[in-house]
Amino acid sequence: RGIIPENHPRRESLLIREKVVEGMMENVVVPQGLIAQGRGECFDYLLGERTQDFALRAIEVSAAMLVTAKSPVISVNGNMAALAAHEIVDLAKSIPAKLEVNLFYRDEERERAIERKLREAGAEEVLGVGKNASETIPELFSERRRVSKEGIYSADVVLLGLEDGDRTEALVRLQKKVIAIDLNPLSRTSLTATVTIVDNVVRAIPELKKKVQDVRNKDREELERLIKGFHNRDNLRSALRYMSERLAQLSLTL
Ligand code: PTJ
Repeated sequence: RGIIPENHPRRESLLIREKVVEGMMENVVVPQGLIAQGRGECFDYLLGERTQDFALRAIEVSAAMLVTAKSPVISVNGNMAALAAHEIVDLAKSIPAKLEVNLFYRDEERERAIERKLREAGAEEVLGVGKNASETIPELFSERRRVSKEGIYSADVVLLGLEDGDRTEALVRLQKKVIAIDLNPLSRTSLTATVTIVDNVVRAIPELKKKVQDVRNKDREELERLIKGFHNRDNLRSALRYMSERLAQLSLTL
C-alpha cells in the first residue's frame, strides 16, 4: 500500500488491486481470484471506471427487488469479501438481507476466514459456513451447489458478484430472481441473471445501499412497475454500446 505514490495516475485502481492481494494473504481470496480481478480491471477501464447510467438503472431496479423480496440473500465469495466487506454488511442491514458465504473453490478454512472478515465488519449472522451449507442446488456440479437451508436455498432474491455462469443458471431455473454484479456484460452470468449491474462491486454496493434507502419510501405498486419495466438484455446492449462508442471516441484522441 505504502509503495503506491499519492500522485500515481492509476492510484485508485492499484489500491483496489492491493485489497485483493491482501485478501489472498489472509486466505480470503483464492489465487484464481487475482486473475478474475485482472479481467474485471480491463472491463472497468472500458467503462471509464465510473458507474454509468445503465448501471444506475439496474441498481435502482435491484434495490426495488431487494426491498420487496420475502427472503433476500447476499451471496459472498472471496473477492467480494476482500473488496467490500463493510459495504456488504451495511447493505445487508439496510435491506435487511441475510449474508451467506458461497464459494466456487469451496474450502472450510476459507469459509471461516470470510465469515471472520464479515463479522469484523459488523455482521451478526453469517450463513453457509461448514455444516450450515446442508442443502444442495440440483443439477449443479461445482462445490457451489452446497447452500444454507435458511439462506440461498429458500431465498426468493439472491444478490451475487463475480460469479460463474452455472450457478446463476441453476438459481434462475429454481425460479429465484438473481441480481449479478459483473463488469463483463458478455459473461454467462450477465446474460442469465434477472438483473445485471455492469459495474465494479466496489462502486455498485455502496450505490445500491443509497438506492435501497431511496426506494423504501415508494409504494409497492410503483416498485413493481419499475421491476416489470426493466429488460436485462436491453440494458446489457446499452453497456456494450457504451463501451464500443467510448473506444471509438478514444481512437479519435490518439
Ligand atoms: O472465492 P471463490 O472461491 O468463490 O472464487 C471467486 C472467483 C472470482 C475466483 C470465481 O468466481 C471465478 O473464477 O470467477 P470468474 O469466472 O473469473 O468470473 C469473475 C467475473 O467477475 C468476470 O466476468 C470478471 O469480469 C468480473 N469481475 C472481476 N472483478 C470484478 C468483477 N465484477 C465486478 N467487480 C469486480 N471488482
